[in-house]
Amino acid sequence: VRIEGDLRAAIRKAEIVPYYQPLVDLKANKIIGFEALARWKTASGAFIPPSEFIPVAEEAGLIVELTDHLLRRACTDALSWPNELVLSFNLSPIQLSDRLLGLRILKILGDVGFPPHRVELEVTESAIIQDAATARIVLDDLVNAGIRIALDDFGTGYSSLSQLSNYRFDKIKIDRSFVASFETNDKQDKVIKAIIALGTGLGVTITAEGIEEESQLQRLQDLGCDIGQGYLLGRPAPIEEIARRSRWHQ
Ligand code: G
Ligand code: G
Ligand code: MN
Ligand code: NA
Repeated sequence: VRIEGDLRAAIRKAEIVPYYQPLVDLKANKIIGFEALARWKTASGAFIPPSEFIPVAEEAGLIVELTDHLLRRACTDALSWPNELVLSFNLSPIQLSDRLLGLRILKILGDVGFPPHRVELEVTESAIIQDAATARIVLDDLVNAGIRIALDDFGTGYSSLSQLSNYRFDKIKIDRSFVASFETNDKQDKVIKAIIALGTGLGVTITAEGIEEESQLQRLQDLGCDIGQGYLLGRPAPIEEIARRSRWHQ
């Protein structure tokens, strides 16, 4: 396919960069960090979304190279953030079956000088199901180094609850499909309430994704949700823009 050759060149030319979306503490009303979201801006100015190029990178064997490039860039950007802010970074499901993942990630953090305790890695359930034994080894390597692990897109897979009892996640991210429909669907409201209770019981921080409306934010705050993310709180933006918005000195 055409996109594959282009992708290889795009990584080399650093046309694929992380954008950053704020993660907001809903109790203290303040930004606690940012999730890095890959964006590919081609030379012609067009944007190719990650839902298109990440699967190609996986199939073409370019995901390791792409992840290394993005993580290095994100950690370098995050060096200029205030010290307490965390960097949240997505891993592709197939990467958790690579035993060397932990070493590679820690090498990048070491090279850049970004502390592991300020890094959070987002993984999905499907990542863990593929090769559970290797996933455990990799996650243990990362956790032992001080990195935190978030279970992403929670509620959309088929074995979320078994994953929760098998691993100790630091954070659960409720998939945005729940937030999108919970005001018009009374059952959805109860589901979110139950997930928040589950998080409290397990001692796991709960993040709600896809908050677009004031009323959704209000309801999630009433339910005691810890962290929020979504267009209402801030769209993903390039590093220069978040620095400007946040008035950091670069
Ligand atoms: O930013 P957007 O909502 O379009 O992201 C779409 C999907 O791409 C999400 O599932 C997100 O987790 C994934 N994604 C975004 N950036 C990265 C990245 O750097 N690495 C991986 N593996 N997935 C990413
Ligand atoms: O799978 P993951 O949760 O990593 O993907 C996050 C995706 O959600 C990114 O593509 C990001 O651009 C998108 N996103 C972030 N906030 C919102 C929002 O408020 N509404 C919608 N529809 N998408 C969002
Ligand atoms: Mn994510
Ligand atoms: Na998600």
